[in-house]
Amino acid sequence: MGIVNVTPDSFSDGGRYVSLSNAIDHAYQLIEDGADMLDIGGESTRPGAAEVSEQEELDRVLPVFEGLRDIAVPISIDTWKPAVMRAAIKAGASMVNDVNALQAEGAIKAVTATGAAICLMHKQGLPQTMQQQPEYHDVVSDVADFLKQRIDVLEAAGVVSERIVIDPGFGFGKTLAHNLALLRELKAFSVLGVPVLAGVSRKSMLGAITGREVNERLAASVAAAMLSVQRGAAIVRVHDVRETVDALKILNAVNGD
Ligand code: 9MG
Repeated sequence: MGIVNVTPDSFSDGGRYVSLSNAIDHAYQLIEDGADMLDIGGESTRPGAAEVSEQEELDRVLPVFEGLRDIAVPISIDTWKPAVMRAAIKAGASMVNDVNALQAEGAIKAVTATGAAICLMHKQGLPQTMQQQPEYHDVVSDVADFLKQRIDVLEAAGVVSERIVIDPGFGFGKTLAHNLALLRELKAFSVLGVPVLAGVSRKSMLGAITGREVNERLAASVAAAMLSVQRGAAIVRVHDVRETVDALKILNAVNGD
């Protein structure tokens, strides 16, 4: 899954027109690089990031969906807002990637009657404050219990399990030790019976280990994506698609896949 951020700080000039054409060009480049799907987001979820209004988010992402309507791969909308989910699905999104696991009021209703897939991600706290003091009894079982409970809620609302993907939410209210435990034990999530998505690309956990700045984390990101797939991830959400695809081709060749 290739990441397409449509946020002003993703583009050097911050202008909407340039952001739009950059986002569309970037999306096509990611597909050429080997992405099987794209994730389009109009609100940053980085620790400390400010929320954007529903209208602003719609104004950012909908023109990108419009520009990509003939694209050959499925597109996911990265949002926690029900109105954005509804509009993006109407504009062609085939998956909702919700870092809030459909806990916002109206979010479940926004997706149930559609055919869209849903990625339920775990986070502790809010992006503004989540890294302040995350605490767990046992991070792997706490996160797995939460995801199981969200799968149950969705299934009770009529969403079949074939539409559900889960994600432990690396970096979302987790210390380095929590993130490492989740990656080490990622296989524990496969027992929940739905595909697992892992998003570790360029994250600060990699910076904490390597001492590298965000734009110098390519090797660490590829290594972490490989480890995620080896531990059962079906989807890896990455910035550096070409390099990740090459690495995964080696993994598949060695595994005889
Ligand atoms: C939007 N976003 C940022 N990081 C993410 C992650 O790790 N997983 C998912 N599903 N979405 C993410």
